[in-house]
Amino acid sequence: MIRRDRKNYSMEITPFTMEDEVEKTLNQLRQMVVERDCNAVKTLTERMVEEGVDLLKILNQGLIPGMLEASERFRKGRFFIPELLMSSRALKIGLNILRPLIQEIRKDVLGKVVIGTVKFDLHDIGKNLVIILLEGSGFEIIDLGVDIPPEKFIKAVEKHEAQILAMSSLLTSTMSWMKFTIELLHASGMHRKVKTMIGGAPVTPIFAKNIGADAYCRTAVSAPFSAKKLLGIEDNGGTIFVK
Ligand code: B12
Repeated sequence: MIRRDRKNYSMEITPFTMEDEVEKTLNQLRQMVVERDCNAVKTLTERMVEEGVDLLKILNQGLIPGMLEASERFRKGRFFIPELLMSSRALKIGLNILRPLIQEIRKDVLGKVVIGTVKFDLHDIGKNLVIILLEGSGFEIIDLGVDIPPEKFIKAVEKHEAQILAMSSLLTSTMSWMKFTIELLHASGMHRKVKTMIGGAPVTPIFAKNIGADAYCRTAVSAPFSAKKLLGIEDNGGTIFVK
């Protein structure tokens, strides 16, 4: 449990004694992402890892809900762009601690997803949320970043033998690059091996249908369900049976 002194931001740390305290700390972590307190996110995440708290619990009940809450505040006009960006920076700090540890224990990958924001588009907050949720659900992610031309998407799918190609677009002027990428996928014959999934604020289900995408998600939260459905994986609420 970490008590935060608001004046000098010093923290007093005592060991977890009960499950109750884990829950309290998870809530605190969620809150620190919303409050954009990078130091507290780092300390709380490291602390919970040291105490042996389930890594996916830290991710799914601490970091992700914090970022979703920040996005929701932004959508309602209670957060401005700098606040949204700072929450995403706090989130990344926690993720950087968890990611290598989760990869180490999670050998049973559900599938590979190549993801990126399309050409001429630099927006990546939504895409990064999709990545976190897919990773947390057991997918291996190849993140190409932003401003990705069709050829680069196709090369990455081929190189990594990905089962899903996911694209994000936040500008009406860049949405057509999703169409061009899917066209190139067809021209190369690779559409038979890979499913496409698209999203971003200006994207609509009708647009997705018109350009021949396999799935459209309005929010990042639905991305893991759609990805599993595309690959014919039964969704059992997140449980992965080893045997
Ligand atoms: C933050 C922001 C920026 C930041 C981006 C920082 C970053 N690292 O991403 C900066 C300041 C750089 C920026 C720049 C610009 N921006 Co801007 N930006 C925004 C803003 C305010 C928020 C976008 C955001 O992050 N939302 C929060 C995330 C969580 O939501 P999201 O992206 O929609 O993602 C969710 C879903 O869509 C979905 N999702 C998203 N992608 C994917 C992909 C898949 C596969 C799936 C399954 C789901 C999925 O999951 C997410 C979570 O649920 C929006 C306004 C708004 N209210 O949305 C404008 C906005 C998108 N920007 C806009 C514009 C015009 C620009 C600029 C052209 C401004 C300028 N004149 O320079 C430049 C373009 C730069 C470029 N070439 O890309 C316009 C776009 C208008 C349009 N429809 O074309 C908007 C709508 C603002 C406006 N009202 O005019 N911007």
